[in-house]
Amino acid sequence: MPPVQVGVVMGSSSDWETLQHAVQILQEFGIGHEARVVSAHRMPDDMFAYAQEAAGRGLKAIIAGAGGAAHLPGMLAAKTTVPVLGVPVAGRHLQGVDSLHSIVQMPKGIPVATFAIGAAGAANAALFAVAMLAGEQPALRDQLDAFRARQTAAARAMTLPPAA
Ligand code: RP5
Repeated sequence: MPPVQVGVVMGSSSDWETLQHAVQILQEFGIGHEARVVSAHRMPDDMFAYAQEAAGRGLKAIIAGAGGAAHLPGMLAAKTTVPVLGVPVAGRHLQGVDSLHSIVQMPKGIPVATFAIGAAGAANAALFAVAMLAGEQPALRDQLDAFRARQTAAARAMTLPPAA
């Protein structure tokens, strides 16, 4: 297993259905990563420790997903300068718009890069982390270019059914 460069954390195991889409991308690119539950509200001391130790442990990015009053990404960002990529998780109510607003509306001075609600946001957060790492790892840049090329080919190959 390569050294862990990206941490994927979430407020609850119920967020895994969404955040696993980030992990799938990191696996596909062969990036060392870890995934764990670090709840802002239920385990705040652990959350602070995770953020404070992140840089020293070699993390280059933290992907943080949470639902509801989603304080996790912002509070992690408050305690580390490792870039935090926030993923809003859709809960049973409000379709994740509450989480999106909680994550995106950071006060000036503590940035959180905020992605789309749900699986697309989780996958894109991981792709963004890949792009960040690719700046110093040329082989990753090649992998990312190849990923985009496959995606383009798949889109060009799309066909439409006859109109009903
Ligand atoms: C948040 O509360 C978590 O990120 C999760 O999205 C939401 C609900 O958590 P559970 O009640 O499913 O554990 O902290």
